[in-house]
Amino acid sequence: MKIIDCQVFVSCPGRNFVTLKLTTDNGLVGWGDATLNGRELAVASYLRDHLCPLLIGREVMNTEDTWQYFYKGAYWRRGPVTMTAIGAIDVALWDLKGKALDTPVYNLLGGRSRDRLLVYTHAQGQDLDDTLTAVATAQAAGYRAIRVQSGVPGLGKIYGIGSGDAYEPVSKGVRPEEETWRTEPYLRFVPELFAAVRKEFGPDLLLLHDSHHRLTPIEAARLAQDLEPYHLFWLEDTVPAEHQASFRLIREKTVTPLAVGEVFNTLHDCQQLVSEQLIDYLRMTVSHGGGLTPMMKIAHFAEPYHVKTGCHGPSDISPIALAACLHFGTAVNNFGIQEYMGYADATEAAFSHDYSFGDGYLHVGDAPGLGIEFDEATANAQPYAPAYLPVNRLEDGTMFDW
Ligand code: GCO
Ligand code: MG
Repeated sequence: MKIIDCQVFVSCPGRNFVTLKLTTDNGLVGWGDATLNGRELAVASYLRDHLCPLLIGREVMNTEDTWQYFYKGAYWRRGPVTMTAIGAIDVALWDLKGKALDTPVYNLLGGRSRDRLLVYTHAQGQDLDDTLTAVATAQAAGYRAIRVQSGVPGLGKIYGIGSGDAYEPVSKGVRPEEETWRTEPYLRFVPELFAAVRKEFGPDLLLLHDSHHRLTPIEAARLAQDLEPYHLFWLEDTVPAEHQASFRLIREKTVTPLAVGEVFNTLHDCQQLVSEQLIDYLRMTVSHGGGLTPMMKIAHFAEPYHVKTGCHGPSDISPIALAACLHFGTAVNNFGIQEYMGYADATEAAFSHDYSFGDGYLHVGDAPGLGIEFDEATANAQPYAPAYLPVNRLEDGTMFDW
């Protein structure tokens, strides 16, 4: 079974997505997600101009060899653009394999390790009261695990607090918006926020929080300590993790579980974090981590170190990527939790899927492959328009981490 056609669609059904379509000589179609928020066209070009021509004529079943061919064969390795492009191909090939063998992808990855996947969703508000209402709404919708973000007194618009329905905040146009940040009010407010949430919702609700890479290690240690009484499920992305050893300091100081890695692309980004047991959850996601082929290896590597998976799954990766995460999470033993925010109606209209949400869990279906189809005509009627995450500066104008 050989690849005879490779097409890349850049469209905006609800938000910008890059979708890869592979067609085989026996008439099967496989789908991959190549979306990299704010850098969509770079991945589309990497695929169209460099990888698609090399895919024609390749054997679908040889996922390991094809992955190595694109990873090692390029000479230029790693990085989000490269790994997202390779990931889209790898996922589309696994989709095709499943369809050809008439079985869900998770059966090819080890079979079912669980019946359903625990998910967390987002609750966010402009202030404390608003946020408590958002948590109540998420709980009423059935979620057992909720990521809580709130506007901070004394700060303007900040990360995680969308305006209207749009999430992750995107500024349409060629130039990103700018936001202003100060760490001290944030560090003071977040423990108050979680005290209020625990008081209102009791001990059973699983609570998560995302610092979005805005702290230094010593600030992260302070926040993690201050949050200990509220028993978080995890505290996410406290510091940028290019310097993996910086997690040693945080880890020594706290028993709050730590998660990191949504911007990671390879095992090399987390090898020290995992092998020194500096984190509890790895946030690398299938589409940005080079696909199912490397992600299975990484999960197996992490398992003996007690590090669990917690795949990044915001609405800026498409339902194809989410489906790939669900098949991965169904198969690996050390699944932790899956992020899930749902999608805009326009996105749901373009991607049909056989996974479903109920009772705080995502349930993966039994359709062959990933159980997902992309409606090209619907999606392509909504053209790509440039949109970016905001950038972030300190109050004196210093460029800061987003
Ligand atoms: C999360 C993430 C997102 C990212 C977004 C970037 O934990 O879901 O932090 O909110 O900011 O995916 O494109
Ligand atoms: Mg995050």
